[in-house]
Amino acid sequence: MTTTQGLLSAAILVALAGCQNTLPFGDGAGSFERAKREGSAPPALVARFHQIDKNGDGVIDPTEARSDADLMGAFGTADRDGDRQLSLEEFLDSQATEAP
Ligand SMILES: [Ca+2]
Ligand SMILES: [Ca+2]
Repeated sequence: MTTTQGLLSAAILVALAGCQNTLPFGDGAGSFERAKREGSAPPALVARFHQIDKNGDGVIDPTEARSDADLMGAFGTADRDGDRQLSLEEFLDSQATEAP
């Protein structure tokens, strides 16, 4: 019986190890964020972002946001990390939640 139990324990350990390798722990959200930035972002929104980002540094600061009344109003909530700048990701998120 002890041999069977030992084999069972080993099988469980192998199964657990397999799960740890195959489960996308913590990577799921990251992949989603990457896809949103690089692939599935609506081209019109990306174009609008670059239009508002006048100095082309890849972020929208409050001065640039002032050219867009809607964005200026949503700036506080859109700026999720609170650095007073909107990255493309933050901009896309704010537009996504704002859309009807
Ligand atoms: Ca800028
Ligand atoms: Ca920010």
